[in-house]
This record gives sequence, C-alpha cells and structure tokens, in this order.
Amino acid sequence: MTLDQNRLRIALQKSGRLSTDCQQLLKGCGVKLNLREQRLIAHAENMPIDLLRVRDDDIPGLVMDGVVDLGIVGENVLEETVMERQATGQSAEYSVLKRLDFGGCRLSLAVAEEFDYQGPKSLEGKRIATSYPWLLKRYMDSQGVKFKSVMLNGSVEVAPRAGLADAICDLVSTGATLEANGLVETDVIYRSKAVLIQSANPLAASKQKVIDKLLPRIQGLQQARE
Ligand code: PRT
Ligand code: ZN
Repeated sequence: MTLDQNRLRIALQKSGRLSTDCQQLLKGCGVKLNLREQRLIAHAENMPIDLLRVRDDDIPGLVMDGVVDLGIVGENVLEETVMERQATGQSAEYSVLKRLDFGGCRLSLAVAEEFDYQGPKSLEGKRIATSYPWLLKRYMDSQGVKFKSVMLNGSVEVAPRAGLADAICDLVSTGATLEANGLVETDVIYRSKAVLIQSANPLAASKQKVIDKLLPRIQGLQQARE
C-alpha cells in the first residue's frame, strides 16, 4: 500500500491517548475507515483520504516537511518540535486549522513533597528530568534560572526517587501520577490540547475541497459536545 498524491493525507497517532478521539472525530465527520489491520496507511472507503498512523512525535515533522497535508497532534509536541527545528535550522512552518476539544493536559514542574520549593529560583543549578527540554528551557530562561536538563522519554516521574534528578517537568492531567510518586506540582509552564494542523505547502484544489468539507463537520461536532 502506498500514498496516492491525489488523496488528502492525514497523520494521526497510531496508538495512544489521542488515537481513539482522532478516530471518533473522523468517524463523526462521515469518513469510513477500516482500521482493523495494523497497517501504517489506511485508506478511507468513501472519501479521497489516506491516513498515516505513526508515533505522535513524528506528526509535526511530517506536516512541516510536507510529507502529509494534515496532522492531529498535541500542542505540547507541536511546540517542542517547532523550537527544536528552529534551533537546528529546519523548516518549522505549518498552520493551525482547528484547536480540538480533546487531549487536554498541562506541562508542569514538580518536585518531591519534601523539597522546600520557594519558586523557580529554588531550581537554580538543579537537574530537571523531562521529555520537553525546549519548552522547559524557554520557561526557565523567562524566569532567569539556570538548570541542567535530564532527557527521559519515559518514566520521568520516577527520576527524583531514583536519584536521577531534583525535579521533573512532565505532562499532567488528573495529577494522580504525581501524587502516586510523592511529587507536588509547582508551576504550570504550558497548557495543551490536540490541534489539527496543515502543511504550509500549496494544496491541490481537489484536496482543498475535502478540507472544506471536513472543517464545518468538525466545527459542528465540537459545538454539539459543548
Ligand atoms: O507512542 P507515541 O509516541 O505515539 O505516544 P506517547 O506515549 O508519546 O504519547 P501518549 O499517547 O501518552 O500522549 C499523547 C498526547 O496526549 C500527549 O502528547 C498530550 O498531548 C496528550 N495527553 C493528555 C497526555 C496526557 N493527557 C497525560 N496525562 N499525554 C501524557 N499523559 C501522561 C503523563 O506523561 C503522565 O505520565 O499521563 C501521566 C499523567 O496523567 P495523570 O492523569 O496521572 O496526571
Ligand atoms: Zn510520543
């Protein structure tokens, strides 16, 4: 199976916190999908749409490199990718078509309960474990605090107990994970939702037509849920 140039390409998270909501969104828009098989590419049966099912971290780059036309991803991953790509001289252009009503979370600093936290200055020179080094650096720069980042792509919440870091900067939704690990949320540094983004590349008229059909449907779905 390959991607057809004439069909609108949308990158979605294959499996994770955004995948069910993304599938429901497309279903709600009347897009008929056959996702039973564990394939990278899924073709819509009733519209000229192909889905590329990937890790969420790959979605912003696929859109910015023009490999796909649209993507759905958390703003946290999007913003982190923008900063990383800008710092390494890669194109980081895209446009937001719609902020979606799922995937809500916040990126926060947290410290162990016994840490005497008096504001970001308490983290001067400390080690902070995170999967979001650029968002973290932007916040700490804005606070004038120097720190050392410890890059972890998983198990960030156990880093303080394991002696790997003095604090963490991680995504929070209910706060249960922090609590279970004896951590206290101190600063919210970024608030995120899932967004539908589009490549900056010019789009064929036929693909634009499909987008013009999808957007009002998404709008309608979100209004109905409000
Ligand atoms: O495999 P892939 O790379 O695609 O997935 P992933 O494991 O990197 O991401 P995934 O599926 O965990 O999350 C995808 C996106 O969902 C994130 O980028 C956010 O935009 C959004 N999201 C919303 C969250 C959460 N809520 C969330 N709570 N992503 C992660 N978490 C994690 C958090 O990292 C922590 O471990 O959930 C835990 C905290 O949850 P609470 O409820 O205990 O506070
Ligand atoms: Zn990921």
